[in-house]
Amino acid sequence: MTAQLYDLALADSDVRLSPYCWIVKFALLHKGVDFITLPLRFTEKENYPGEDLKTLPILTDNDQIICESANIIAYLEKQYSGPALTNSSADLASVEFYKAWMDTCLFPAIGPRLFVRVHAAAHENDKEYFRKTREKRFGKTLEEVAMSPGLNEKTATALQTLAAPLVRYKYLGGDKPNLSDYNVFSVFMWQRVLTSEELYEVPQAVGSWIERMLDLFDGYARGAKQVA
Ligand SMILES: N[C@@H](CCC(=O)N[C@@H](CS)C(=O)NCC(=O)O)C(=O)O
Repeated sequence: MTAQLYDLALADSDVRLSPYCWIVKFALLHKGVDFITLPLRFTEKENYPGEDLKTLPILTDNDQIICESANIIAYLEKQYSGPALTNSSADLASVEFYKAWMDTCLFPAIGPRLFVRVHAAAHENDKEYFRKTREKRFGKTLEEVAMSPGLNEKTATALQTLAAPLVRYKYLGGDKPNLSDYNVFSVFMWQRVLTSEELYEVPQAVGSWIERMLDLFDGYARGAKQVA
C-alpha cells in the first residue's frame, strides 16, 4: 500500500518547505517505501488527518496515523526492512549530537533569515497566522528577526563545525548517508526551496556534500520546486 505524507505547502501548493517534512521524505526514500505527498497549509487544520494533530509531517500508512518526525522515523525503521536509517548505537548517538547542534547552532544561524521569506511565500490565508504565531514565539517582528545581529558569524561557526567531518567523509553517516545527513540537510532544503540567493559563504566540503545530497534518489531534492 502507498503511504501518504501530509506535507506543508505555501501559496503554490507544489512548493514544500518544511524541514521536518524533508527529513521524513528522505527517510521514506532511504527505506524504499512507496509514498505520495499531500499538500496542507498552516491554517487548514480541519483537513489534518487526526483531530488533535496540529503540525506536519503526518504519515498515514497501514491504517495508522503518525505525527511528529521522530515518531515517523521510528515507525519506518520498525515497519520496513529497507536499509536502516541508523546501523548502530554509535549512529544513534551521532544523531542525537547533530540534533542538539542543529537546535543550538544551525537553526539559530540560518533560520532567522528564512521566516520573512516563509511569510512572503505563504498562502494569503496563512500569512496572518504565520506572522502572529512566530512573532509571539520570538517576541519581535519577522523583519527584526531577519536583522538579528551576528548571523554571519554564527553561520560561519556552524558551517566550519559541519565541514570538519565532511572534509574526511562523504556523508555524516560515513561512506553512505544516514539519518544524521537527512536531519541536517533538511535545514538546507528549507532554505533552498525559499530562495536561490547565496545568503552566506559555504565551506567547500559542505558545498560538495550539499551537491551529493541533492543528487541522492535520482535527484529527488534537486527537483523540488522552489519559490518563483
Ligand atoms: N516536533 C515536530 C515539529 C513539526 C513542526 O513544527 N512543523 C511545522 C512546519 S515546519 C508545522 O507544522 N507548524 C504548524 C503550525 O505552525 O501551525 C516534528 O518533528 O514533526
